[in-house]
Amino acid sequence: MLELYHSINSVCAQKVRIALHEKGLTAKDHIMTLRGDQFDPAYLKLNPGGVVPTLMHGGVPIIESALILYYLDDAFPEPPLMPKAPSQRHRVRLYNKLIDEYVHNSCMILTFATAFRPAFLKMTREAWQAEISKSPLKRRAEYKRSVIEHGLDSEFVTEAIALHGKLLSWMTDSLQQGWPYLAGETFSNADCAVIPYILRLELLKLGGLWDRHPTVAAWWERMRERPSVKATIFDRMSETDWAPFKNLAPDPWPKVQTLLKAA
Ligand SMILES: N[C@@H](CCC(=O)N[C@@H](CS)C(=O)NCC(=O)O)C(=O)O
Repeated sequence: MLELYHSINSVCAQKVRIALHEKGLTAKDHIMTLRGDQFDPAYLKLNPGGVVPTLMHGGVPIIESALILYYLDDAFPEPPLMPKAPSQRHRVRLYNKLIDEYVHNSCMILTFATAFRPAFLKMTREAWQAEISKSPLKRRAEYKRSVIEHGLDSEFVTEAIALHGKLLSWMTDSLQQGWPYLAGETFSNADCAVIPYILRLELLKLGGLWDRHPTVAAWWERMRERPSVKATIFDRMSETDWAPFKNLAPDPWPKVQTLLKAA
């Protein structure tokens, strides 16, 4: 039996939900709020970083979203989400590595600097500092502290935007080969991994970042119509999940454009 500890808006969980759906698998839901429940001692035993997702398979915790994607393909090979050609398999892994090393953190920086910031600013400084300091990932708490305090004026924002730009350039490079998907002729774990980050940029009203990347725009139009994406992301988002992205104030796009011009 499969169980998934996750939250609806978690980008890392979204990629795993897409892969599960593509493989026709279902997992028992354990929905987390990520407002402290990720640091419960019982959960930390499953996932010592205090992050989602955690996939339980036969009672064994499988962690790290990119590795969960590979695990699912090993444990449930049909339909495959890895291409056959070694160079395309390498490309899938490159996307996941770029995301793990840079894009995920950059996404967190942009999200907390904008959509998630107001909820923290309603709390006392001591209260939000105490909440984010509970994370075993100390560097992460530092990024959050900076963007909650300074929003898009945080010193970390310019690089976060540039790293999303790198992802978009990679995508253009893949798609200019004439492939419909990021790692070849078939939908793969590269697409599963990237979709949530493109969705997040759109939710943060930063879709203008791919104005210069028409093949990315066309890919995204196809991906958002995919049954797995509809079922596991759009159909699952409740009013509460949409709320942080509605009425973003201030609109992040003018500030991001200014930072892009200055870079
Ligand atoms: N490298 C991890 C990162 C997981 C991660 O950062 N998850 C976020 C949600 S997308 C989380 O649980 N955040 C809670 C926190 O920052 O305290 C993975 O890919 O699974």
